[in-house]
Amino acid sequence: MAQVKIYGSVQSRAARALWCARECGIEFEHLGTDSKALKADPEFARINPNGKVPAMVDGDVTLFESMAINLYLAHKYGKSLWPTTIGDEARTYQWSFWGMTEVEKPLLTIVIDTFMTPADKKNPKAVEDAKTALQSPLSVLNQALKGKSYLLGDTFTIADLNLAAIMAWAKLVKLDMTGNSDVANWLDRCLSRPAFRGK
Ligand SMILES: N[C@@H](CCC(=O)N[C@@H](CS)C(=O)NCC(=O)O)C(=O)O
Repeated sequence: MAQVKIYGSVQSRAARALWCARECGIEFEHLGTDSKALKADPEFARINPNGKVPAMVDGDVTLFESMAINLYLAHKYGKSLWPTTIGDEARTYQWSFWGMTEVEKPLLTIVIDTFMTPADKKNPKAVEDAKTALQSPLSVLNQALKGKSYLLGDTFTIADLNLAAIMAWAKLVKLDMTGNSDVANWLDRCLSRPAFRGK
C-alpha cells in the first residue's frame, strides 16, 4: 500500500496536491473523493478537523492546506521541483503565500459566479470587482516573469506549481490576459505538463 494518502476529489483544491504528487513521481493513494462520506467520517475529522480537502497523510505526518501539503511533498520527494538555494526557497514561500492571499479569493468569486451560481442569483458587480482586484497582482506577476520561463528562472519548480494550481482557475473562467501575455504564456507552459493533466 502507498505510504502517501491524498484526500479530496479532483474537482476540489485536492487537484493541487494530486498534481504535485504526480510531478514527484511517487506512489500515492487517492482517497475521500465522496465529500459527503468524507465529512461524516470520524477518522477524517482527526486528519483535518476543518473538514476540508485536500488533506494528506505520509506515515506520521498529517497535513491540511494545499500549499503546505505541496511544499512538504516537493521538499521530501520532488527532487528538481525543490529550489536549490535559500533565496529561491524563500521566493517559493513568497509566491505560494501571495497566490493564496492576493489572487485566490477574487478568482474564486469569478469561478463560483460562473459555474455554481444559478442565473437569477448571479452578481455581475462582484465579478467586475474581482476582475478589478486581479489587475494589480496580474501585472505584478507579469513583470516578475519578464525574461524568464518560470518564476525562479529556467526550471519548473514547486513555486510555479503552487501558483499555477491557483491560477488554473483564471484559465477555467477565460480571464482576459490582455496586457499580461507573460502570465498567459507561463500559465500555458505550466498547465500543459502531463502531470497537471493527470498523467
Ligand atoms: N485553504 C484551504 C482551503 C480548503 C477548502 O476550502 N477546500 C474546499 C474544497 S476546494 C472544501 O473542502 N470545502 C468543504 C467545505 O467548506 O465544507 C486549502 O487551500 O487547502
